[in-house]
Amino acid sequence: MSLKLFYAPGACSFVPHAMLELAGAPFEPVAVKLHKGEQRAPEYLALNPRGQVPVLVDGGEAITQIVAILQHLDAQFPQAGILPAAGLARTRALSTLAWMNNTVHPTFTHVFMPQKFTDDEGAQQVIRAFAVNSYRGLLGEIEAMAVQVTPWLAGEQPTALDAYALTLLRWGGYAGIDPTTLPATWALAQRFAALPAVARVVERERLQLNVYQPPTAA
Ligand SMILES: N[C@@H](CCC(=O)N[C@@H](CS)C(=O)NCC(=O)O)C(=O)O
Repeated sequence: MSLKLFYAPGACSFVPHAMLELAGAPFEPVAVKLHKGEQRAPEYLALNPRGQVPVLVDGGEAITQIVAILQHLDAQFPQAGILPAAGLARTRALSTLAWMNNTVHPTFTHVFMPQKFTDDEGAQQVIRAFAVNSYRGLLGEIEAMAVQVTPWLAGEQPTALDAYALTLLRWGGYAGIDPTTLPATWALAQRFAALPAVARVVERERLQLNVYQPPTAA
């Protein structure tokens, strides 16, 4: 078995990246510089024609989409608790994971890359402003979950949900949302980042957890 993860620092690929380290899996991390457009290089498009991270290469097979990658890793490393093992706990975790991936994450894409949705620059500003508000509301939903944690989002063990929550909260800083105004999620993200396996990923990706910049007085 040989595993390779194509990731970009600070991107959603943090989720499988953290899970691979938590699982103690032998893997090769390969950084893709999105700001330099490396995801659109022909060699990368041969791996993922959609030009996105993450990609997990297992042997000769390239696997895309966070939900599928996590399911693949969970099957290979069941002891790691990437998701709860079974029953309603697993179903509920999958439900939250799907929502993070198909709703919260794309809402941030509207904030960060409004040019993906229109080439009209005025309309991009409108999309961005609208999406920032929506994103604030969605982070509020994660905060409501984090308030009830016991101690992790899916229960006793850290899972992919905590890694996604950290990523989404961190991105909020780029949307002008101060993470400390969401204290339960902020505490969860700090606790998760402090796990030794996750700290290795934070260091490899050179992540600053709080990227929020308060507005300067005009
Ligand atoms: N639905 C995809 C989303 C992947 C995605 O949005 N990746 C972003 C980084 S967070 C990306 O590679 N963006 C580069 C681009 O679109 O040019 C998944 O679950 O893997």
